[in-house]
Amino acid sequence: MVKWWKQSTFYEIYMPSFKDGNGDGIGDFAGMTSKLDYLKELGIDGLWLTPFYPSPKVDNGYDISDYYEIDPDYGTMADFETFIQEAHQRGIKVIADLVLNHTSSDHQWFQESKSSKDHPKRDWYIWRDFPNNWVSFFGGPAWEYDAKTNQYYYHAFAKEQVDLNWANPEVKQAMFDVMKFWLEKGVDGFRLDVINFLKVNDSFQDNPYDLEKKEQIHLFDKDQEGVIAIIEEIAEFVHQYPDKFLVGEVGSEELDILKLYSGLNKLDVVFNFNIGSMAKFDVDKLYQQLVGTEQAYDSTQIPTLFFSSHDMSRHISRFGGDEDLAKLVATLMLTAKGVPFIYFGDEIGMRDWITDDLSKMKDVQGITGYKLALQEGKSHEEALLVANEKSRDKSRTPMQWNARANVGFSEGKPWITVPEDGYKVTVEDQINDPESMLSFYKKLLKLRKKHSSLQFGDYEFLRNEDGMIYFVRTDTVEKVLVVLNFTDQPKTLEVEVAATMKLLLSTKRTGLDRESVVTILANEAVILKGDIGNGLVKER
Ligand code: TEU
Ligand code: CA
Repeated sequence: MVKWWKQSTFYEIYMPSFKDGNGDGIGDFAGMTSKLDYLKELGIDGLWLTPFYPSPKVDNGYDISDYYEIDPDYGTMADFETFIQEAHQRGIKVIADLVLNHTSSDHQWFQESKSSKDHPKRDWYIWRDFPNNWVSFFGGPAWEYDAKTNQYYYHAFAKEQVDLNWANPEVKQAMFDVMKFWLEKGVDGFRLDVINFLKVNDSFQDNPYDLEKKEQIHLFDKDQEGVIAIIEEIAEFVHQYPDKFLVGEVGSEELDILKLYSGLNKLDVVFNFNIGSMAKFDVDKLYQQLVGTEQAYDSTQIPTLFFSSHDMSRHISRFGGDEDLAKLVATLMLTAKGVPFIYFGDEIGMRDWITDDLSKMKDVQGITGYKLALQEGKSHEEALLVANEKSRDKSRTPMQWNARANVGFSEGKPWITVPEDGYKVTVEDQINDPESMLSFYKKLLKLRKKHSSLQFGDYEFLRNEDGMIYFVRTDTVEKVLVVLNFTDQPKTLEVEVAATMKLLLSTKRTGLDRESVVTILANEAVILKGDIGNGLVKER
């Protein structure tokens, strides 16, 4: 039996921003339940929910203060259960985001740990007499002084997100209990937050500094020895439950490091941020990553494909705002080899929101960036630029359902601003328009579902030529050719099977001339089906 997740397309929901069910301006389980039919019709198979546990929300839930409850902003345990049940009834799986690396500083465990040096939970977190030079990923030192016990504690992110000490077996056990609880509640797996951070180097040596990039190299605070062993234990534990899925967030620029985390007895898949958070669209870089992954991965490993998330600018905005390019990117994401993760709202082409009003900024990373910039002597204007650069609010605005009040997201005042131009890009507007972004995503998702080669097929080849990426995916049943012309010029491809070739999808045309040389239109994404017996595209 093929594992369900190998055939699945996931959809990430940023909890507070999808749909508000009770009018308090915050997305919740009741709201999401009311939109399950929309998601079913869209054609996705699995949902990734960002953290929904009680939290002071310094980092919108990535600072968990109780691992066994539902945050009241999102509803009750009963609302959660209804949601899971209704999702499952529609054949939609649900994976929960789980933060194992750190807890909120409000968590009972930390409260106990900081209460005294001899408390049995002291060692659940990382305490030192002196800090080293490690910096937090949100900026500023990674060590916070605690006057009561005259020691420093370690935090890789905000100071309210305190790193657990995974070298302590009690911590591991506590987290296994947490996983057991949610698995038994019916979640279909986990998205494991910053999972390559679970161990820091116990020498606590200073990190080196990159003079060119003017930033610290995180040599000793992530990807440390022993972390893979922990991950293997987590995988073994979770996989005792049949059919549960694990996707890891591993921020690494090196495919040689990334590849260590997934595969047999490890995580099922991990994210690749080299593709996901590409700052500008770069066809060569994209191609290098696709090929590089093919080369780095063994036969038990499967890539992931994503271009947006709650931690970055939306790809349509990041890549310049062009709809054709957004469709090319979507086509790649849903036809290339790997498990795709669509970020909510990308299916309608939602765009970034940027504010010059600091009082409207919500993201801790943006706010911290602003404060540190001021401390460095920057002006308000300069600091605001830094804040906007760092702020992840860009992609966290409410889902745009319709052009009525608050884009149909909430009856009340949304927790984060609705962008003014958001009223022009809505589900309601696009749902019956065959030319819309939404209809395009639906077509792609249907196609992926219908064609086994798009789910499981190997690359017969994968090429990058002249501003085009094109590839053939094939299994024993069929061959599918995907051609993505990222340029403003028409291109040609010589094909071998003109007579039997079928047009499955194009962003630019409805029919196909059965010629041996196919013209690929400027900015076109085209998907063709060929005969299994033929080579489809001629070698150039
Ligand atoms: O993101 C981790 C994160 O911010 C990465 O960009 C990280 O800096 C990188 O992997 C380092 O190499 C996760 C969540 O997605 C994010 O929303 C949280 O703020 C963060 O963890 C802390 O929990
Ligand atoms: Ca609500």
